[in-house]
Amino acid sequence: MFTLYGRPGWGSALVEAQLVWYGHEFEPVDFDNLFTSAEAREKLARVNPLAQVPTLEMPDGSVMTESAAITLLLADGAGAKSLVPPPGDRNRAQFLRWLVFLVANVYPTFTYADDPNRFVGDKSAQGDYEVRIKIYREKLWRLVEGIVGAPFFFGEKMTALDIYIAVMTHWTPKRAWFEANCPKLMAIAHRVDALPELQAVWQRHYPKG
Ligand SMILES: N[C@@H](CCC(=O)N[C@@H](CS)C(=O)NCC(=O)O)C(=O)O
Repeated sequence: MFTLYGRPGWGSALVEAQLVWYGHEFEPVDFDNLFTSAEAREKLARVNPLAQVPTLEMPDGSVMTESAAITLLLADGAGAKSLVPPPGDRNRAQFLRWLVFLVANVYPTFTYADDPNRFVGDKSAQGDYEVRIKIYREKLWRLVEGIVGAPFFFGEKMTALDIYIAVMTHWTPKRAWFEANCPKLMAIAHRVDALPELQAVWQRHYPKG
């Protein structure tokens, strides 16, 4: 049995969707807002010193963090249902490239902008810092928009990248911006939203759609 430490709407949705997709049993443990609740941060830090979600406790009691590492690990031995193109697959290299792109380039813009106070002490500079990170994030998304296929990132075969797109388009700059500026990404997101296997996950994380 897995235990998934998370928060509805946050990055734990990436892992929850994959656990459900693979049919793994898991217990979700939801936390209050980690930016406003010192208690939640302190509690999660006991499992993951960085106090970030997703944090996944494996059936053997070990702890996994980093959504990309979890994505690769869960795919091991998943066979035809795998959300990761296996070695030898023609999409393998680009899958790895763009998975790491999302977690190493896009995801950190949230780490740095969600609470500018952590990185910029001068209050008068925080607004500009936040705005510049958001502009940079939009540039990153436009890059991804330029290379994705249809109906999924790699055409007909869905991968974990499509789950990342469905989840991350809920985050700032949010879906109205994506609809206007990244229609190909939104087409993928809508396709993943509609997957019957993942309806319960999306209901739990995005009850308002
Ligand atoms: N590199 C991590 C990033 C995880 C992450 O930044 N999660 C956010 C929520 S979506 C978080 O917990 N933020 C709290 C913080 O940064 O203190 C991953 O890919 O799993």
